[in-house]
Amino acid sequence: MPEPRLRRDGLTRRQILGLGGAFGLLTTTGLATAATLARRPATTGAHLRSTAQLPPPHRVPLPIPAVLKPVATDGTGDRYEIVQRETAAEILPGLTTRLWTYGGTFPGPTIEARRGRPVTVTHRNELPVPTVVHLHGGRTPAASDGYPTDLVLPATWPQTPAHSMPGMDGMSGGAMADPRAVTSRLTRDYTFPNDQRPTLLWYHDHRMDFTAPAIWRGLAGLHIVRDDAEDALGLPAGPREIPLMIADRAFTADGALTYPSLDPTLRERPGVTEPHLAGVLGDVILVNGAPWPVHETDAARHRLRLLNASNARHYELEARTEDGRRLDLVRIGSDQGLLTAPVTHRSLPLAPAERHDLVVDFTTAPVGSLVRLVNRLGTGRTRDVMAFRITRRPAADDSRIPPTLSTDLPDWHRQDAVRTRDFAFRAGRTNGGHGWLIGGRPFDPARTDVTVPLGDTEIWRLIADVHHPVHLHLVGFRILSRAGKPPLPHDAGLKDTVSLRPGESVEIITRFDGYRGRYLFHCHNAEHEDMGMMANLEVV
Ligand SMILES: [Cu+2]
Repeated sequence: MPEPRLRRDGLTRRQILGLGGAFGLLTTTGLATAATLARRPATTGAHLRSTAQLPPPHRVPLPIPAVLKPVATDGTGDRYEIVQRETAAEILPGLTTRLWTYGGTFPGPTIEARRGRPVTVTHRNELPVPTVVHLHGGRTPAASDGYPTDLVLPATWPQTPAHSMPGMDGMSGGAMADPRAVTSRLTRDYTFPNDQRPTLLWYHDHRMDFTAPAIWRGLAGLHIVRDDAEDALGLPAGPREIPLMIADRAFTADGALTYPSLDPTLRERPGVTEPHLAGVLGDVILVNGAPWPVHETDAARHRLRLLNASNARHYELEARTEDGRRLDLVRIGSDQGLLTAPVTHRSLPLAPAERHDLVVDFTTAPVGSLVRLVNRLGTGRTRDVMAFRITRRPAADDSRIPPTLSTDLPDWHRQDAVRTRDFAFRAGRTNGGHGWLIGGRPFDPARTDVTVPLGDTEIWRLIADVHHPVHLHLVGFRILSRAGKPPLPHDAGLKDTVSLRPGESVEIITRFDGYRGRYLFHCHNAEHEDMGMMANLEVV
């Protein structure tokens, strides 16, 4: 694949060199040579170095985020309240870290939802800046989907006219207009119908221009949809079903989070310092908010529900016993729920915002030993993710992995598609400087990029310069091809985020059903997203 196509990126060599710094390095050496493409750098972004004293691996216990209790429940659904507020937490032993949180914890509280049973969450913004809540992977009416300009303003924030919002002139140049923005003061109700296949979703901040630093500071939580059919499968459950939110961070010597914001108040000027334009990578791996944690459990099958909530870091995960064996990763579900049948992997890539639903059998691990979850793409301390300490043989393990997991996976065929669209995800110039573009253009809330009639099936051909995990709001999709070849084994199932690797093209197919309204598609490298790599998807 496609070295020649990469030359047709619309950038002159002078423009490429003009990007400067790491961005220039990325675009000149990272893109221009076929040799570099062939090497396929493991990740896109630049490292921050912690100056804090870091704990040794596998000492801090794995936290399990608390399940949120509804404040009201009746025949029609459940209502929840979440206060977004600043808090202090001990993430690194002996140090205090200021966080922005949902409900005072990072990760935020987990919402347990049932398929088809609506949930309304009243979010109250007690943070110093506007916020926006998006439920990633949710099939959500547009009014509750967390459009980036549908701000929840803090009590003291000046009322901003929707047509000229401060902080929205970053990548596009000049004040950006969005006459359709619906802002609210202090609180907003988000309604999630949960009318979708059971799966692990996550909610996070999606504020215009400031998503990356807001997630980095802690605005992320889990939302799990279940149904009776999945419950009846006999998969590992209870304490043997474990959600794992993986995210990298970096810390100063006094425990504060490091992040290279141009404006650390996150009030006015968006963006990061130049070395980090391609993405911010931390040198501490957190799982459920704890550094390289350890989880004590028994020698039985476990269901591990993995989410990569990192801004830019990619992982390739494997489970290793102390005697050097790799345990099978039996993948049972993708971003958007169960596969048709389980697929066994030795290792699995996980791009930002992707999820894997796995069953891993610890039966052969000796009591007292560790099973380490390792990132093959990491170097030094970022190779470690977490570990399970096997403390006992179970009295019984009646869990199972049925050969058929689901029968409702959408099976769209090429001939179902009424049109095909092409989108290039690439670095380039914007009015305001350098940015990340879709189809040569930076995000503009006032411009409709794609209009799709409700119910139409389309094929989208996506092509990348460097790593871009591409996410569509509202719909799940199937991957038809990768680099002109059949999809990879881990592309199986219904996806909502697809990891484009450097120089790679991917074809996806989906049916745009559910709701009409204004949605988004974007790169889920959070720094790319803040620097223009989003576009509007209007379902009519
Ligand atoms: Cu990207």
